[in-house]
Amino acid sequence: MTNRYYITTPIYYVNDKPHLGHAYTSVACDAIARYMRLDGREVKFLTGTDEHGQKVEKSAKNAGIPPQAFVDEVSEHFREMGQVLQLTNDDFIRTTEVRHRDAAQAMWKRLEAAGDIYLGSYAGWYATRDEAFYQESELVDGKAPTGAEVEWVEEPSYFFRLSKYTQPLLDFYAANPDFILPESRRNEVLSFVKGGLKDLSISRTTFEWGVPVPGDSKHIMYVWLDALTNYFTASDGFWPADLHMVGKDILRFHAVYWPAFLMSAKMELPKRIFAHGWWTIEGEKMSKSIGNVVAPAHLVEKYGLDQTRYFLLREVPFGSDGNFSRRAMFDRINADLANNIGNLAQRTLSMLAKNCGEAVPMRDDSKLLEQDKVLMDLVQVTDVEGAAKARDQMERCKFAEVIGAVLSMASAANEYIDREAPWTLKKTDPARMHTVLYHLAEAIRCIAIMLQPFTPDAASKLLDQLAVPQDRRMFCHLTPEFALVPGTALPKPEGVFPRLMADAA
Ligand code: ME8
Repeated sequence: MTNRYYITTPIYYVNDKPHLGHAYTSVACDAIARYMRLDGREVKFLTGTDEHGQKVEKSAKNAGIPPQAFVDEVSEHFREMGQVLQLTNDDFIRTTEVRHRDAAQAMWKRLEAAGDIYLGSYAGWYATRDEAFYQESELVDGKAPTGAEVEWVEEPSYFFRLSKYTQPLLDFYAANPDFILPESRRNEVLSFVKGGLKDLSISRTTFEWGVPVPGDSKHIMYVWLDALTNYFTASDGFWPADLHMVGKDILRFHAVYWPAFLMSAKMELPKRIFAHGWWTIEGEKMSKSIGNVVAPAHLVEKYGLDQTRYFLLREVPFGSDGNFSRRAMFDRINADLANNIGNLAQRTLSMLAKNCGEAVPMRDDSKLLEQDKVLMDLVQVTDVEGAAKARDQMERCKFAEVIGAVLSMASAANEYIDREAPWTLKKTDPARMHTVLYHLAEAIRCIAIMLQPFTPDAASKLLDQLAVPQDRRMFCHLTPEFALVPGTALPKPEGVFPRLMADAA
């Protein structure tokens, strides 16, 4: 394992405002980025906006604004989404930046130097919505397989010798079975490539909004060649990427075209592409015409930031499609966050405040019971190497499993509090009450450390309430060596994860 970790979101088209789907991908990447930092890794987390191409040019025209002014404005909405979701991206790339134009042209020259670019002419179907070329045989009822409208395009065009990379790609997939996840998606890519790849048109001459082809400025670089290069433009010494996170809609561009470009350019390939599933809203496709587009800021305002992040990552196994419904959100927040973690914290912290002099209680180590040890074994770790218990699962984006394990720790702590009944011990055996509350506080410390990637606000509030110093909140601090110190003064408790009332659904 190298100590560096480079993760990227897709760069989003600036034809429209951010919605739940964009928030989803970004929050997933943010959780991984935070996790890797807590695991002591040096992380680069990149996001940004894809600002060239016909689709964006058209949107600017429809808005009656010059393209540059238009992309400046819409890109800002994506930056704002990052603030609303408290994304911890280290960089935000815009493809209209000079650093990117230069990098895209340099990439073109590399492909050219490899002898992989030739001039020809393209005659075929193009879907502006997807910014993709389609074969006649792929069309369904005269439309792209994605449902996008297609138009007939005939123009001079440079081509990339994609066909040459059919076998090298198949060899690469075979040698790197985890390159494309999840497996079902990998199989789709494999059968597509096995069908044989055709050379790819990589320039257009019928519009202007893009990066000019070096040495032939009548041609504009195909927006996907331009866009994919962003991951390298902003890599800052972190190349190759450890993970490109994408939605399943754009897997082919990332798992076929991008690796072929990189092979041609004689550059290292990314380690992994993960294609996640698709969200519908209350059972319907999200669309402007239906009027059901969910704005991330709206969710955060209504349900809370942690709650929104939590729902997105926990509700469906990552990779599968999901359906957003207010009912599901409501139930999930109450069941997992309010009733489980919130309840555990509330019961424990209020007893600490009332019965332990607002300090971490004393524990009597000479009288530890089996159940105390069982709880500690569950939440603490004994060796630092194993501190990030879910490192492999996180690298494979198994969020629901990772979160599920933390929740079952909270359930175990709730069972412990019920069984030990410290409120009864208060009268019968105050010393034992202190020992029990100590173990509960320590369990919450560990649980809060592990929750940080997913519900960062609430996790840091919990750690504040247990007076855990800022520099002792990483996974390596889950060992007994860093356990709470009896006698440490605690601030006043405040609730985390309040129950949602029925009318909030
Ligand atoms: O494709 N469910 O940009 P884009 C889940 N610029 N995820 C969704 C979603 C939904 N309903 N809707 C959107 C582009 N997404 C290109 C990418 S990368 C070099 C260039 C997410 O604005 C998902 O991650 O259309 C999807 O892949 C991405 O937004 C598409 O964003």
